[in-house]
Amino acid sequence: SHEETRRPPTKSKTLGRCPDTPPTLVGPLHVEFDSQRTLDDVREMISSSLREGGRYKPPDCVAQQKVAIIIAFRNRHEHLTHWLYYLHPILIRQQLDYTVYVINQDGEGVFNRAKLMNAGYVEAMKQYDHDCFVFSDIDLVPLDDRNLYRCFDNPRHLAVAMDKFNFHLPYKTYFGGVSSLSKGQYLKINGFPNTFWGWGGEDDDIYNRIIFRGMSISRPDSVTGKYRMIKHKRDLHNEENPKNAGKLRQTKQTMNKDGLSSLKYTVKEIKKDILYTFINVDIEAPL
Ligand code: BGN
Repeated sequence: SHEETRRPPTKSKTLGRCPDTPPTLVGPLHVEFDSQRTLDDVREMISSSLREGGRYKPPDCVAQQKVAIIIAFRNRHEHLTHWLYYLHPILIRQQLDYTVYVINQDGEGVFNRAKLMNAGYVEAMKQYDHDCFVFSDIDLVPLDDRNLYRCFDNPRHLAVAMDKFNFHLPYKTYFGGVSSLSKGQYLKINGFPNTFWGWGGEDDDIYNRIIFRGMSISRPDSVTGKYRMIKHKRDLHNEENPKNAGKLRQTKQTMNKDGLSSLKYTVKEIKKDILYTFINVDIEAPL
């Protein structure tokens, strides 16, 4: 009888904070891009854990951050299937309160990864009170679930050991592929540049912004930070832009006027799939 009074008879309704290190991580992962995999397979496998819009909240603890995963997208449906197949289970094991946003560039104009990420930030904030943003390429899958998709004391570069760069950084200041910034860190750099059309340099500009605002780069070690890239041909309308190299020398002068403060786009459609929120945006791309 003494034993029975010590603990309430029913489970308490107030949940504790999720631990800093999630207990259910497994470490290294086996990743293989099977071309037979379909989006319906992925839906069948994980939709019962998710809420509409590609949203998840751990059932047994309160997540420390509200994470928006932002993906810049156009015409890569096969990659999206693989990304969702691998990432949802990882993010669930990481006990994150997260939502996946696929930001599609409408039309066939020149692609602009960083401007799409900016639009993703603004649209995600309209949906939920996010305080952390993970910006990811659609073709990158982590090879270790200890690589946490959350925010840190400094902006974080997650994709530090990609297979295509022989599991090394291609250069010390590389900030491409997958990165995370808290809302405060993102606002401090005025978001990302809107003016890097085509391939190359926008990630280097973001790196410059972070350094010019007195922050440094946080990174996982090169074992935890391994990634596999889905092999693909060069996209149409995303040619390497030689103008971008010159723009990089101007970051300090341009960052306050080119970014969140100058962002202009229109939302053409918002579709909530069970696996992701799809937002089609017109970013006024040159043809
Ligand atoms: C760099 C690109 C990055 C890209 C990496 C890895 C530029 C700027 C002009 C020099 N930078 O060369 O954007 O992520 O390669 O592919 O093109």
